[in-house]
Amino acid sequence: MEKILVIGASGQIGSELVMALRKVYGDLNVFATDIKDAPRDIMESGPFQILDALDDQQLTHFVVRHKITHIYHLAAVLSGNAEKIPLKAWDINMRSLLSLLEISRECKVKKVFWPSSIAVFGPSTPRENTPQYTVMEPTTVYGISKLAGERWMEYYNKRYCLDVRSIRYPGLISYKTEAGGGTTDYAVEIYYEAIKSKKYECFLREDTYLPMMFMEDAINATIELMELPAEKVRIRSSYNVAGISFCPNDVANAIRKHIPDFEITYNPDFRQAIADSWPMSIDDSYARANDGWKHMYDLELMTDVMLTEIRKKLHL
Ligand code: AKB
Repeated sequence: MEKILVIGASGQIGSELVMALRKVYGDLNVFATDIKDAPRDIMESGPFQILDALDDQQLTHFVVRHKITHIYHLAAVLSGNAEKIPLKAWDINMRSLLSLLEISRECKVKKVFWPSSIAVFGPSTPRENTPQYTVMEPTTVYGISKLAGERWMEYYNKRYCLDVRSIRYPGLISYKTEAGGGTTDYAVEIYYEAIKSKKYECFLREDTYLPMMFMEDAINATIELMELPAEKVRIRSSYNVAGISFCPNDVANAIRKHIPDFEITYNPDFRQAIADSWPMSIDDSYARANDGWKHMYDLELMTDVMLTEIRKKLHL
């Protein structure tokens, strides 16, 4: 019987992944944890506990007590926020990963998932159709921490045979829980503002193309990767996974098909430099070759779902 621990269950990915995992493995077998309360459906449908990913002792105790077999570690300081507190962000992102790897090895956890990001690439990387294996010189503290994390993941796999799996997520778009502190967050905020005020001031330039993905696709990609037989997981650092690629102007046009008088203005801030150092689109042929992984949502379908669901959520 698999017993699954999700660290960071209250965040943008965690709040959706926990519910998807509970459908697959059973409500009582998926333990949601975070340093803050999670959305109601998570707290009411199965076990939830406040847990700090930096507290080694509490984490070890939890893993042993609940006989945890799989861990998803999603807690991280994202790119925009990390630039404001570089050393603290490094400490949180790296220390939590290293203690997770060490505890997983010691407690013989069967599988570990940790998300990487397109932030592992930098300005010297080819920006279009960025390959799996290429130049990687990230210039953000978040990107440096993700690249170092990928190296540690592969190290624990090679050295200790720990079954680690990872995806380089693009910008993730979802309506359930808002993202916090990322560079791609505009693509979530824009939908909320379109509904609330029909206006949005974007912190990136109108032509800033970035790789993006609707959350449901990201959750499917994650669960599919975790279910693959170990011998099929050839990449133990992290897989490129692609969905769609668009710029703020494209999203504004997609929104205007539903809200014709939607207005967007542009006032780029420090996050523009981060976006300019990242890929515009991703080549994910290694992931697609693995298990036939394929994204489902394009910009139009995603816009339709985002606007409908946010209206319901805000009662508008
Ligand atoms: C961010 O913008 O920091 C994240 C990411 C691309 O990893 N969404």
